Amino acid sequence: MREMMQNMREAALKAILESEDVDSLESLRVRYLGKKGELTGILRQMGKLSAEERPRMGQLANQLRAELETALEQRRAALKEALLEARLREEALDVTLPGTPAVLGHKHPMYNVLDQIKSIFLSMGFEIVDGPEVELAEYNFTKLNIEESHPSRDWTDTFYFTPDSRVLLRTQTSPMQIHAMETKPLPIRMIAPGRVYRKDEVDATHSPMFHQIEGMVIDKGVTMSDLKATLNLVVEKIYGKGTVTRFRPHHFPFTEPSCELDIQCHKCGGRGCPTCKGEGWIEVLGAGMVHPKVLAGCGIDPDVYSGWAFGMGLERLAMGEYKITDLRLIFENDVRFLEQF
Ligand code: 2U9
Repeated sequence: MREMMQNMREAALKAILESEDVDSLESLRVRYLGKKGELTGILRQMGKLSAEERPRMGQLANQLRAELETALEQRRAALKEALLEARLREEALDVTLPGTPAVLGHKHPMYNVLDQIKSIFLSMGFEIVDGPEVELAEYNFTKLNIEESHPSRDWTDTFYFTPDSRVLLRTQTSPMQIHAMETKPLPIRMIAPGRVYRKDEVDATHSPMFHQIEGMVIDKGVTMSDLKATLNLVVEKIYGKGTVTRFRPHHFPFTEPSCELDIQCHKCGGRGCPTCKGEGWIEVLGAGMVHPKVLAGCGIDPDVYSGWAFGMGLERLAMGEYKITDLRLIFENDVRFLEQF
């Protein structure tokens, strides 16, 4: 029996030392020391021994168990350490390697134009107002004197949220001026830039989302002269001193009288060329005197106060400024396009 234990000891120690991973180490433990393992098998034969030999063999068996347990534990620790070292080697990071340079972007060209306009109006004492893109039809249409039958209120033109046509995505930034008139003390000098939404198919000049910038002044004694003088000044700051303008009569429900402002084509000096499509003039914005009905609807007495307002599309302005021929380029955010500015 002593010999059996000796043989088992040698075989077990060799196998433990040669085992390559934790799983095979566990199988060795089960094989030699488990309930149905080899050592148990040997001990079962103790009955055959004499009464003096039995305790000695028992002691030897205990020593063997302890020795194998220690060997298993040591091998397990060694394997674990080797595993950790291998992982550390594999995942080693050379912190002295130069990093990948971060690519710095820049402001979108259209927002350059917006910032330029903002600073022009800020310098003239206007405040910049921001507001919700989800609006009530009441504010987007009704209070702007746009009657129920107006085509822009149609479901084919406007994104509505509710079947009763009460809540919508604003089609213009004008509701901002209504909110301002209802809440701000007079006089008001404000601009309201932002996204607006219309059910337009996408093409080179249309998008269901685009940007507008609108502005408004309300005070006592404000006239069309203020409108013309201020907008002429803004145009000179954007397009350069001496830029020739003309104000053409137009119609908007929310202004009376209404007009559109053209600048004389800077490319051909008004003779007509591809830039101005042979017209000699380039349309820049729409404007007018705030309709008395709109003032009264906001609780402002049109006999005491008057005001002027304007609106323009930012994309179109940026396209003119940067000679961009397709509106889609502004929204696609293709870096090959954006990098050029
Ligand atoms: C209030 C009163 C008056 C805003 C105005 C325009 C003329 C105009 C268009 C330009 C191109 C919209 O982006 S576009 O399609 N806008 O021509 N907008 S006057 O007048 C207002 C606004 C609010 C209370």
